[in-house]
Amino acid sequence: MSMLLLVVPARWAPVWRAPLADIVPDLIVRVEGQDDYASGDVDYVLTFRPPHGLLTTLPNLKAVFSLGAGVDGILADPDYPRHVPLVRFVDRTLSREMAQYCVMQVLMHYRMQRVFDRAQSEHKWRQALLPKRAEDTRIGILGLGEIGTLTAERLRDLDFNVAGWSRTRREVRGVQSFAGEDELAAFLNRSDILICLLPLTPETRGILDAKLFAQLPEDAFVINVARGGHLVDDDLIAAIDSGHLSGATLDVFHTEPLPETHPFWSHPKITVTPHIAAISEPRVAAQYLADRIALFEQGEGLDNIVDPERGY
Ligand code: NDP
Ligand code: OXD
Repeated sequence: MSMLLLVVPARWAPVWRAPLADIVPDLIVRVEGQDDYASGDVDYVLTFRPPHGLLTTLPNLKAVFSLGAGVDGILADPDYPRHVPLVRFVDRTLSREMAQYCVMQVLMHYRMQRVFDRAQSEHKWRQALLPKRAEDTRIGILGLGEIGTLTAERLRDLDFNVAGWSRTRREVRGVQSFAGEDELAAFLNRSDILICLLPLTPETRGILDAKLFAQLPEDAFVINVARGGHLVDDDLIAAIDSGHLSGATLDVFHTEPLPETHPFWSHPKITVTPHIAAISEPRVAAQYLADRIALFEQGEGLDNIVDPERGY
């Protein structure tokens, strides 16, 4: 029998252990920090942010499975054993929830919902016309991968003028594709609402900075739903306070939970949500893992493997 080591914070261990026991009963599951195990017996690891140095102590490790779509927390380990395949979680439900969140935040901004929320709190009947038609509102999505593509399609179907930026050119019906560094400026210049859906890699860390914000149109709105490490926090606050940006919605942060004293909490033009745009469903992730381990043990290759050099 193969052994899986579950490497998650203690409070999450029961949430993940139960569906694994149910769906993959013939897999021996050990929880790092709670159960005894011999390091040489571990075949697979399921994790999101493992302690640095742990994975390299497992000499017979065959594959690492990520609990989430993003693998930056795993590749942050400088000792990550690069010969071991890292499989990320690619799931339609997760992508749908991400797209829902982005659509909701775009509509809240575009339909001026916060203006009406404030008016209600003052008992004011404040009618206002939409500043632009959806067709004239240009949305830019940084990262046109699994989640970025679905988000682009959903926003396109709501009549917005949508473009995406990726490393390689992408074909998505009705969505303009910009690719590579050379086309970043043109993409930003036409993005009234910018959504970050990039993986966090050495190339994308800190990409949401003063230089990037300066290339967005006046009054642009920023939604960061990817990773806190993409954003230079002080640059965002400065760009909003100077009046260049109209505001931002943030779901991800450098430190999570976001410290109580962080200025984002009380900024009137920033909306904070606690990394809930989408959360991997344990039963779905357990089935995903079970399917892949079964095929792998019959000699098939693994899919959704991350390129450790690229970082995604
Ligand atoms: P994918 O790997 O499918 O897509 C990544 C996209 O980013 C691709 O289009 C890729 O380009 C592009 N990209 C990567 N590096 C660069 C670069 N240097 N320059 C330009 N484009 C680049 O990822 P997913 O869509 O599945 O996930 C995206 C991210 O969303 C995750 O990494 C995670 O951080 C975040 N996430 C957040 C969640 C939340 O709850 N807040 C939940 C789930 C995910 P190309 O197409 O050319 O390869
Ligand atoms: C993910 C996440 O990457 O939840 O899946 O952030």
